Amino acid sequence: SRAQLGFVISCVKNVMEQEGFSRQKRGYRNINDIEVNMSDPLFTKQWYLINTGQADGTPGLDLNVAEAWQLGYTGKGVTIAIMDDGIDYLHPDLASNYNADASYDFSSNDPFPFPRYTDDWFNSHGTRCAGEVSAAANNNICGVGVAYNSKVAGIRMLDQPFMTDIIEASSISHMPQIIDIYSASWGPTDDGKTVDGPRELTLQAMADGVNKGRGGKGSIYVWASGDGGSYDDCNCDGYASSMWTISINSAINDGRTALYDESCSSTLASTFSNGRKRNPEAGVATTDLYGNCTLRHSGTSAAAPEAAGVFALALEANPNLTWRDMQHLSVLTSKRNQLHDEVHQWRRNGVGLEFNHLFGYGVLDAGGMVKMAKEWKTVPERFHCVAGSIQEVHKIQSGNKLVLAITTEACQGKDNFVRYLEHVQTVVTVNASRRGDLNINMTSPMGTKSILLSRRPRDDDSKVGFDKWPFMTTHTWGEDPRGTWVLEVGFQGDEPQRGVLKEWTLMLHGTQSAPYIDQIVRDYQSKLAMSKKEELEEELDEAVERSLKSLLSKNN
Ligand SMILES: *[C@@H]1O[C@H](CO)[C@@H](O)[C@H](O)[C@H]1NC(C)=O
Ligand SMILES: *[C@@H]1O[C@H](CO)[C@@H](O)[C@H](O)[C@H]1NC(C)=O
Ligand SMILES: *[C@@H]1O[C@H](CO)[C@@H](O)[C@H](O)[C@H]1NC(C)=O
Ligand SMILES: *[C@@H]1O[C@H](CO)[C@@H](O)[C@H](O)[C@H]1NC(C)=O
Ligand SMILES: *[C@@H]1O[C@H](CO)[C@@H](O)[C@H](O)[C@H]1NC(C)=O
Ligand SMILES: [Ca+2]
Ligand SMILES: [Ca+2]
Ligand SMILES: [Ca+2]
Repeated sequence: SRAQLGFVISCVKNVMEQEGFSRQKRGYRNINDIEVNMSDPLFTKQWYLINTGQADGTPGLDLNVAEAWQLGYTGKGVTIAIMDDGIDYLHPDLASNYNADASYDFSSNDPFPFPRYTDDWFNSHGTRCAGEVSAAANNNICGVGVAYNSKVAGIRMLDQPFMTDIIEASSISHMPQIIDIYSASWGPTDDGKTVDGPRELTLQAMADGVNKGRGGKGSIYVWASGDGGSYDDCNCDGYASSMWTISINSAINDGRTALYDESCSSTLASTFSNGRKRNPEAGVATTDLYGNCTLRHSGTSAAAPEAAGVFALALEANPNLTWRDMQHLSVLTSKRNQLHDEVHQWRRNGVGLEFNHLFGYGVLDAGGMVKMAKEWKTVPERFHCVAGSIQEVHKIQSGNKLVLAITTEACQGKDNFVRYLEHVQTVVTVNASRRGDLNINMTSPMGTKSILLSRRPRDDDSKVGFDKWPFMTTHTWGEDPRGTWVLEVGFQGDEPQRGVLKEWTLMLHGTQSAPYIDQIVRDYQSKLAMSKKEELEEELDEAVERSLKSLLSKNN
């Protein structure tokens, strides 16, 4: 309608004296207005850093790193570990930022996480991820990392015949006083039928990481949501859905979902992967094996390291940030921007925060994040409350969904009262004649619905079901949990199914005192103000359009 309006105006100009005015596409930024000048040959192709519409993308749809860089934040003093198939640390665009002391090879137990050679360059993943975070700037080589003055460590741990609990645990607890951020682009098989998560040692290592890492401020674990597409649900991936990880999904360069994106209520925010169009330059430009560069990195694998880079910028702005502060900052400063999910609406939760089932709270905004990080006050102590537990056998049948309710005071009057929510976990034990046809929704007392489990058409398990599986939602962030929570369990699919729910336990995690009431009010008010402003602008446009149309019809 904006393009049409421009057309109408230019027609009118010929008819009568009418002052012309320009309309700019929202979010449009001219690369010449951004004072970032890098000599790196791939820099202008890194649309996820500064999107001016390269490769058929949508201008302005980017991580807004330019603003963070201009404020002076480039990742200095922050170390990010890439837990993957190794890093080509001899690469001229990585060598100067490589932290050898913090690196290790758990696949072959030596201090040198160099990728194993194969003819098809299969083990290029870690090197590509490392470049997204820490590729050096202004050196005429490849592109520029999100946090181009940060240090990157290689943790090689994916390249052995079998994964073991001890390799995972060792990796995520490697040098937790030196490594600030761990980036993981792996997890249980994305085949749409696996339900799996961290085992005992890895769980313990994660708990230790967030409690003791970084001098007690907590290791930051960044996790790719998964590449299983609409057939999978990342709440069935216990790494992505963990409260201790920040789970990151991806958008393509025009704001739509990528075909491999999985949706789930535990995703916190999004970054970018490749374009859907077959434009060879729509991929993620970064470093590649053996000193090469590539334009073709992709997947939610590409998304997680971008987030790790943004978090490095925030940590430089404020090294005091805890692992929870980082999640709060992500919730508050991520933007809907021009992200578009054809399946799930954008909605506002009970405190006005806008979220989407696939993108979480939206795309990370590095500029917004460093500015808020700088002023940030550590969030108050976290409490855990078992809001209620139903441990009776309830039958579920196709066409007759089970609806259960837990009414809770959220431990009010006790030491562990939770008044302001962070994460909510719903622990469920359920079996079904076809697990993949199960779907579970939960609605909070403030009316926010989370889809805890979507249909997974490929999952035909009829034996195991979910055994005390913790489904997690981030959608109720900031809400008051007191009141009635409603769980709906049903079947979707072609064949009639039956099942039995044996347990629903509702766990609330959050603070007693208002975490950042000033920030949240300010944020909500500015969002409101902005949406009003846009409404006003739209009204104005419509009024202009109407009067011009009527003028035109009179003159014809
Ligand atoms: C960017 O840097 C290049 C090489 O140093 C220089 O030729 C060019 O004029 C610079 N452009 C701007 C806009 O500063
Ligand atoms: C990678 O780099 C090497 C050496 O610089 C070069 O010979 C080779 O052609 C490059 N390969 C690709 C696929 O770009
Ligand atoms: C970090 O914490 C220290 C000690 O509490 C404090 O002196 C310093 O101002 C804090 N820095 C920021 C950026 O908040
Ligand atoms: C589910 O569990 C109930 C009770 O333990 C059992 O009777 C039923 O056969 C199970 N159903 C399936 C599909 O496993
Ligand atoms: C859960 O919500 C989805 C999306 O609104 C809906 O399609 C589905 O029928 C709901 N399932 C249950 C069991 O209520
Ligand atoms: Ca090695
Ligand atoms: Ca470079
Ligand atoms: Ca998955």
